[in-house]
Amino acid sequence: MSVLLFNPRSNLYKPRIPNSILQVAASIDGIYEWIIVDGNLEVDPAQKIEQLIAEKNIKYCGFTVMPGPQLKQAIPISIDLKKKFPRLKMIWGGYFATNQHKTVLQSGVIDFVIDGMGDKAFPALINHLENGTDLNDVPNLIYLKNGEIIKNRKDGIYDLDTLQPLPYTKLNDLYPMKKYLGKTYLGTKTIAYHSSFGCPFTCGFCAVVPIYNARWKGKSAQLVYDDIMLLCKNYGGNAIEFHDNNFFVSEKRTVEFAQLIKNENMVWWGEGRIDTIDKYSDESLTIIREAGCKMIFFGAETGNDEVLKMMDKGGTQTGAQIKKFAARMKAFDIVPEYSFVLGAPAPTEKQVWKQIYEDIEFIKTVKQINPDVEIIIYVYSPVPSEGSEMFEKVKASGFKFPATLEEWISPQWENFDLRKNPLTPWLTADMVDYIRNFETVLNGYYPTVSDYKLKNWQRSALKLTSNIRYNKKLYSKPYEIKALQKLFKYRQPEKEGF
Ligand code: B12
Ligand code: SF4
Repeated sequence: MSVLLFNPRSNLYKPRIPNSILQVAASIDGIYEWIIVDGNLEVDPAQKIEQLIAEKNIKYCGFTVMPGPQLKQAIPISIDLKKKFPRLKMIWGGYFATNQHKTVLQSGVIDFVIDGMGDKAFPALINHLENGTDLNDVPNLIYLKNGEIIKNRKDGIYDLDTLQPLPYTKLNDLYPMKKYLGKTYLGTKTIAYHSSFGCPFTCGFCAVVPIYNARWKGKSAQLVYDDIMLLCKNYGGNAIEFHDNNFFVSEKRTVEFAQLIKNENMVWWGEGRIDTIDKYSDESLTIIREAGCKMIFFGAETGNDEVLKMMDKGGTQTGAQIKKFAARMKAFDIVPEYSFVLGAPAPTEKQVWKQIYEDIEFIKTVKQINPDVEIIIYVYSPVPSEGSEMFEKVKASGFKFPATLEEWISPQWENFDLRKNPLTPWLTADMVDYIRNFETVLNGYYPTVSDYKLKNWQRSALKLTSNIRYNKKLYSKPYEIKALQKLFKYRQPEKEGF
């Protein structure tokens, strides 16, 4: 009996180590036979999966599913497989599967959803299906019984140092690891590594919260270092993208890791919070920069303290702190990548516009303080964080998620997932256009440093073309900037990462 694990296509160009599915494979490695199909590296994954089902005794298919483009393969392939092989058990995990489990299970196509970490749940579920052990003993499991949603006990985050190591060697036999260590802004061979789960905060717009409930646990610095050195030794590597939701929660762990990696000539990047890292000492920031930390992604969200409160951003983050911190980072030569979420709900249309105008002015002030701050703009797309002030407002506005899997792959919902067109009742098309047009002008006036293919003359041409628009607030219809961006194949990091 074999288990097939599928990573639906998420990237057009740059495949990353498929950590989600690889960690699930680790959980059954040595117990059951498994094979991975990586949609990022297959021309026709549906055909490959069917061929494998025909050749091997595959009884279980596990898909990892995050919102956005992965749905384009995950949904039709699952529907088709269930039609052709009705006895095949379909198991979905990942952020989309968990947060939209009702729709997923009610489709009649997916048999089980794993809610959060799959490391204990997956082997226990297969054991149940193979050997008839008690289904109630499978943690983090959601399924349908007589039309009713059943949720088994939810485990906390496991001690990551005790989990099975990722089976890189077996992955390498299926897909050469060198294909995953691509060129990015950080280096020529970039390793994607995930060193912690969850996050201690409860931001009302964040998909991590309903799954990990303000819990966070990290692998020890030593183990992270050892894993990375092993990858470098076996496959090469000169840069690391940390894919943690919040890599920098523990200053102690970050500094320990920095001390270990500092002589290895690695460049690295991760995601953190402004208020957390603002508490780091100057000495810690100096050490992490010397150890190769070149850029950090921060959820700045908005400069508006009221909205930060409604978002339940938590901690001590304020508009004033966001600006102060941008200035502080200059001294350490670490590029802060600030992500903003524009278009939060407000009681009146006038107020929604006011928030948008103020956020745009705030972003421009941040750029004035430290022009090296990279700006990422998202339009607020709700996640079902039941009970949060923000989601209550969203529901009150009449917003509803799609009720079927088919609807999720309609073009407008795909854009929703990419946080480009949020379909929220309080945002008019004019508002979304205004935000997008400002983003185009901003990216013209300050092209991202992470697009390493962009030549200096192209940067200058973009800046010159955008100068009047940026400074005179003439954001409407920036066709000439868009044309240049298209011509130069300008690459925005929020779409596919670096
Ligand atoms: C790497 C990554 C990407 C990569 C692609 C990854 C790939 N598969 O090839 C790129 C950069 C392309 C990407 C893009 C996007 N991403 Co993304 N991405 C991530 C990131 C940083 C890491 C995922 C990962 O490898 N995790 C490591 C593994 C080990 O953890 P895990 O996935 O949670 O897996 C465990 C469990 O969930 C479970 N599990 C997961 N899958 C399965 C499957 C089975 C069968 C089982 C049993 C269990 C199981 O078991 C695993 C082990 O315990 C996550 C954040 C995060 N830290 O997870 C965001 C994240 C998943 N992405 C997110 C989003 C929104 C996107 C985008 C859609 C939007 C955007 N503009 O950023 C885009 C576009 C999507 C696209 N192009 O497909 C959100 C999802 C939020 C939500 N609303 O649900 C996240 C959570 C980031 C965030 N905090 O907002 N992403
Ligand atoms: S700090 Fe970041 S990862 Fe944590 S809850 Fe807030 S948005 Fe989510």
